[in-house]
Parts: sequence; structure tokens; C-alpha cells
Amino acid sequence: MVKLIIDDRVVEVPEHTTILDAAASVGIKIPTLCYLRDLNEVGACRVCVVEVEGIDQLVAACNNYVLDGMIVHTNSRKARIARKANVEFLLSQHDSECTSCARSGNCSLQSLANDLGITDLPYPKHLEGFRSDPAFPLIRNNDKCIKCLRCIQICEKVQATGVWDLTSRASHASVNVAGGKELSQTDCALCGQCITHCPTGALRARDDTERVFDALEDQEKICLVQIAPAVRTSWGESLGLTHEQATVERLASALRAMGFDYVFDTNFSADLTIMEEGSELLERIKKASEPGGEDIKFPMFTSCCPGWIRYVKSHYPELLDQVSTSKSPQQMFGAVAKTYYAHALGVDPSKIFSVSIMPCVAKKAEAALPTMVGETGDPDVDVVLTVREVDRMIRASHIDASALPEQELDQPLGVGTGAAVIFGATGGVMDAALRSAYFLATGENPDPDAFSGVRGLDGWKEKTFDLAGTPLRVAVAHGLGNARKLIEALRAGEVSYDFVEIMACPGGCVGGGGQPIHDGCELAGERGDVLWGLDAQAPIRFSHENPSVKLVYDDFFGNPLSERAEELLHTDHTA
Ligand code: HC1
Ligand code: SF4
Repeated sequence: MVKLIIDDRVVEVPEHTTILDAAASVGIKIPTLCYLRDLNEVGACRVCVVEVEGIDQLVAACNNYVLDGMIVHTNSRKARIARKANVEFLLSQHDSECTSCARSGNCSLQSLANDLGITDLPYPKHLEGFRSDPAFPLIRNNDKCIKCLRCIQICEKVQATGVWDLTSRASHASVNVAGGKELSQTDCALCGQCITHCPTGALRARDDTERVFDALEDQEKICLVQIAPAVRTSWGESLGLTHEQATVERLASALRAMGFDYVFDTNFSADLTIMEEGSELLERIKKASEPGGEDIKFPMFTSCCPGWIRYVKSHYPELLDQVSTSKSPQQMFGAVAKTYYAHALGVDPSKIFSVSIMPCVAKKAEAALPTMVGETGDPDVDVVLTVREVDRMIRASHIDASALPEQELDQPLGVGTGAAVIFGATGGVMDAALRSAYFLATGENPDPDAFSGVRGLDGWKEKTFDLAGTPLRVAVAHGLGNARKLIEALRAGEVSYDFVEIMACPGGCVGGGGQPIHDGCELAGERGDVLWGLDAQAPIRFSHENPSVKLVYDDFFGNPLSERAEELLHTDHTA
């Protein structure tokens, strides 16, 4: 143990503790800006500087370890003046138009400048003037970048993608797209993790809210909306609602107050996905055991995460034919809405304006794929809103969600099971698929918790389950860095699986790039627990028991993998 004094308090901590953590252990909060635990401990912003007796220069608290007998002053006059000057310097290279910034009110730089009492800027402004293509789902404004390097680190270390890089050095240092490419020409998976880990407004998702407001005002349009599983864990966070208040039924109320005609649930089509994907897996296993089946390769990979699909297309295109052909629940929903449901309403599909609320940025690109269209070429999903956008719309509509009653979702596409709601957490798609695959293979339901071994936040999980006498080897990875490790191990012949779930974002969609931002806090685990809790309490916990899914098969698709199902619910991922 090391004994030192911080702000006149005796502190005892293990060796190799940073000054930042030692101070935090006794409740002393040293401000930080560029710091991200385990990922970015580089002391670049110099906001966490403290004075250490006997050392002339101030030291960064985030990446300097405590020593026995150290005497630290976290808020001495010298430290405070330096901290303020460092922030003033950052502001001299910052577009401080807070009123028109997507992160206003949720920006660490803004809070810090306010806390330090910075009301005048002593240095002249030097702005770069670089903004990326505003039509792309991910947008960079370098004049809001403080060169903290967090985006570089999360993209490289966690997501194994390396879109961002330091493009110059010394006083000209700038963070931008590696290799000087256009963002849209890179291998960006659009997971949005750089957005949720940016302390300022340098990175943001394209805002599509006006297109939705326009459609809501258009008397000719029938506006319907689907709500993704993970949205129900998070939509209330930036509106000040508790988890108990922020139910999906209260969100349905808010969306109706905003003007939506029908509020449906992506959980419905998550159950539909399980029927198609589970049947596809069993079909592949069956065909592989038949003569000529040796060409069928395993594992089969899940296909619901468009961040993962973008990653596999750019990094491992040779694996594409092992990815399930099932469209994602978002896209299955869109296809059903503009065919089956348009017919049920007796309207032309072009009258339907289909919106989805997703915790995801990549979903914006998925909905715009040329293959995700109906017969007339209209997109199946017209607009994808992130959770941050829908929260903005609720605020812009002056809706006090906390005062609204809960309302049921609309029928029949508003019905989902416990197996569907867990899609939003890592392991959930696998767990749900195994529940129904077991039923499809044996004709009997398993214990709904029989496959709980695939749950939890380990980056790469593997299990073998018995499926009607056949061992099924499955694996689950979340975060593209973990996906990469898993694929490299597969290629090296170190592991072998039948079925693999991959979600691009750490924790799955609960940690998605379109979720509300809480700088420095990772909420994926907590949000995931909410989803597992909803599953545990759900009256129906098997996708194959979803009455609306049964109805849609009876009335429209016939069976999973039928000709019509193949046409509307599957894709080859080549676009
Ligand atoms: Fe997801 Fe999915 S779980 S991909 O993260 O398969 O976005 O929530 O809607 O489509 O269901 C996202 C979440 C979501 C799809 C489902
Ligand atoms: Fe989007 Fe979910 Fe995939 Fe993240 S894990 S890219 S939020 S679908």
C-alpha cells in the first residue's frame, strides 16, 4: 500500500493507483476531459493537472501514479489557474456556438468552462473549418474537436476499425479520417461509439427529425412507428424519468401525443426474425448432413446488427455467405408494414410513412440500402430516429412524458415476447433463437432459462447445448474488437462453432451509438438488466408463441422460409 496526503487528507491506496483514483477513493473529484478509463489515459487536455509538493511542473492526475509520502494539492491556486488557462486554450480552437450544438446541455467542455467561470476568451480563435458530409449518418465537425483522442482509441482498441487518426503533429495536430479519406469511403461500421464517447459535439448522428415532423403534419400520410427493444431501457434518461416511469407504454403515449397514428413494436419482428433465422439454422444443419452438404459452411452468423454487417462486408467479405439471410427485425417490420399491414388497412403502401426508433446509427444506413425497398422502390423504413432524436422531438413538442398515462401499443404488430425484448442485450438473440430452435427441433418447449449461459457481459462467450441429441456449439461476441478476435480464432482453426451472434456495440444495442450520452459512464450493463428483467416477467417467453407472429404466418407468409417470406424477409447482404 502507498500512503500519501491529498488536500490535507491522509490517503492509503494500493501501488500503481493513479492520483485521480486515489483522490476519488476519498471523495475528492478532480475534473477530467480527455480521460476515459482503460482507454484514454494520456493526459492530453491537461485539465486534471494537480500540484505535487517538490515538483515544479504540474502533473496530470489521470496518468501519474501515487508515491509514498507524496503531498498533492488538487485545487491549489497554481493548479486552478493552469486548469482554467488550459480550457481557455482549448476554447480558442473551438466553435463555441453552443446554442446550435447537438451536445448543448450534455457537453463536458461546456460544463467545465462554466464551472471554471470562463466568461471571456482571452485568446483569438483559430478554427479549421472542416465538416464532413452532412448527408452521411455520422457527421464530424472538427471545429468542435478538442483533440482528446477518445474517438481514435475507441474505434481502434474496442471496435478494431481505425477510422480516425491524428493527421498532423504539434500545434497543427488534428484528428480526422485516417488516410485523408471521405468518411463515407472508409470501413466505418457506423456503430456510433465515437459519438457516445466524444466529450463534445465534434461527432454526431445526422438529425432526421424534421422529416418526421413533416410527415406527421401531412394529412395524406399514415404515420406508424416501431420501437426497438433497447429503446425501452433508455428513452427516459435524458428526460429525467426513472426506469419505472420510462416504460414502452408511456413512450407509446408520447408518440401518439406527437401525432403518430399507430405505435408498434420491433419486438414483434424480432420474434419473426427468430422464426426465420431459427428455421434457417436448422435447415442448414439438415442440409449439411445430406449428400452434397459438405459445401455448407459453419458457423452461421446472426444478421440483425447492421454495424456488424458493414464490418463483415469490409473486413471479411469471404464470410458473407455464412451470415444469416434474415433481414434485421427493423427491416422485417418495414416490409410487413408496407405489405401485410397496408393491405389490412386497405391503403396503398405509398400512403404509409414508416418510422423506427433505434438505439443505433447504423440502422439509418441499413434502412437506406437499395435492397430494403418495396415493389415501387419506396424504402420499407422511411426514417430511422435515434433515441437522442426521439427525446429531442418529445421536448420540441412540449410533451411532459412523466404526466402521460401508459397506453397499450397497437395491434397486431405491437405484440412481442420476452424472447424478443432481450435482442437488445448481448446474448439475447442467441438465447431467443435457441429457445425456438429447441422447440422447432423437438416439438417441445425448453425451460426458457435453459440457455442462460450465453448471457452476461464477457466479450466472447461460448457454450455447447444439446439440441434433440445433436450438440450445438454456439458463441456470442459484442464489440467489433471481440468479433475480430473470434473470427481470427475461427480462421486459425482454434475454435469451431455452429452458430455465432455478433453485435457491434459493447453490451449490444443497449450500448448502441444512438443511445443517450452520459460522458464517462457505461450504462450497457444496467440497461441490459432491465431487458433481462422484462423477459423474466413476460407472459410469453418464446418467439414461436407470439400470437401476432402466428397470425401473420397464417394470413400472409404461410411458413418460415416460404417463397413470400424469402422474398420479403430475407436478403443476400450484397448491397
Ligand atoms: Fe437492436 Fe434489433 S436488437 S439490432 O440492437 O435485432 O438498433 O434494440 O432494434 O433490427 O429487435 C438496434 C435494439 C433492434 C433490429 C431488434
Ligand atoms: Fe446498432 Fe445495435 Fe449493432 Fe450497435 S449493436 S450497431 S446499436 S444494431
